[in-house]
Amino acid sequence: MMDPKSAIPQVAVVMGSKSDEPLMQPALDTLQELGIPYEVRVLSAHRTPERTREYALKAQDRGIEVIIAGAGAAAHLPGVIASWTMLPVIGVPLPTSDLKGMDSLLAMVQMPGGVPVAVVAIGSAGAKNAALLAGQMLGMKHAEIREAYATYRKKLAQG
Ligand code: RP5
Repeated sequence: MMDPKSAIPQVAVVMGSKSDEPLMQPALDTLQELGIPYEVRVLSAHRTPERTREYALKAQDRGIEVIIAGAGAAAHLPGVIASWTMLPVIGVPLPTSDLKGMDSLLAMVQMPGGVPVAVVAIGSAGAKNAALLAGQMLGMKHAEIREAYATYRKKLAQG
C-alpha cells in the first residue's frame, strides 16, 4: 500500500484551531488505516476567512474529493467551506467550549436547506466516523478504498 501521507491527497481534514488536533487525530489514523491519502489544515472561518475561502475554492481542482471539517463552539467552519465548494463536506462537532459540543453539533446539523453538511457524532468518535464515511464515499469510485473499508468492517465484526 502507498504511504497515504506522500500520495496526492484525496481527503482534506480541516480544523478550526491547532488545539482541535488531538480530537481530530482518530480521523487521521483511520484514513491512514484505509490507505487514503490526506492533508491536514488549520483554517478558521472567523480568524482566517480569506484563507478558508481560497482553500475551499481550490480544493477540488487539486484532487481533493471529500472535506472533513472539525470545529468547536459556533462551528461555522464546515458550512462556510461547503458554501465555497461542490465537494461533500463532513462536519465533526468538537466539545471545546463550555457547552461541550452541543453548540457545535446544532450549528453544523442545522444548515438551512440547499447547502448540506453531513454531520457525525461529537468528538473523537465522530472524527473516526467522518474518516470511515469519507472512505465509503471514495469507495464508490476507488476499488482499493472499497476493499480497505470492507476489510475494516470484517475486522470489526470479529470483535
Ligand atoms: C473553534 O473554537 C475551534 O474549532 C476550537 O474548537 C475553538 C477554540 O479555538 P482556540 O480559540 O482555542 O484556538 O473555532
